Amino acid sequence: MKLVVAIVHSEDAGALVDALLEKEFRATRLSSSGGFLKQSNATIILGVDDAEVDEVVGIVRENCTSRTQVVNPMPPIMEPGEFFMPYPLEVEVGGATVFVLPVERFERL
Ligand code: 2BA
Repeated sequence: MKLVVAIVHSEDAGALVDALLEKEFRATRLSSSGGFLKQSNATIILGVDDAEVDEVVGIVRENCTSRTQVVNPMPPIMEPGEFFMPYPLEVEVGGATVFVLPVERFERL
């Protein structure tokens, strides 16, 4: 068995969970936020048989799209008289960041 952990855009999470449930995969949606952008995203976790991992990753791929987000960099600590011009940066936030971990033990009690 494997634990699939998928970090996705909040806007994609609802459709992704619906698509997983449609194929009878059990999933848990957690609210999370990115360390870099500090914006909310969603983390979907699901325990699946080894043979189902590729299907699950395929469903994630179909339901998650990458987006470009604009970030305003933090101004540096400045000395009096120094000047900082903040240029917005464009960051590509991927469709999904997926980890597949081995599961040592799984029980539903
Ligand atoms: P964030 O940490 O908010 O990162 C958002 C996007 O910012 C990233 O998209 C990447 O394009 C860029 N980025 C992140 N760290 C950067 C850095 N140190 N320098 C320059 N650009 C940087 P993704 O790579 O698609 O990641 C989307 C979200 O997935 C991340 O949100 C984070 O929540 C999670 N994530 C990505 N890689 C991870 C990892 N190795 N471990 C844990 N979580 C990860």
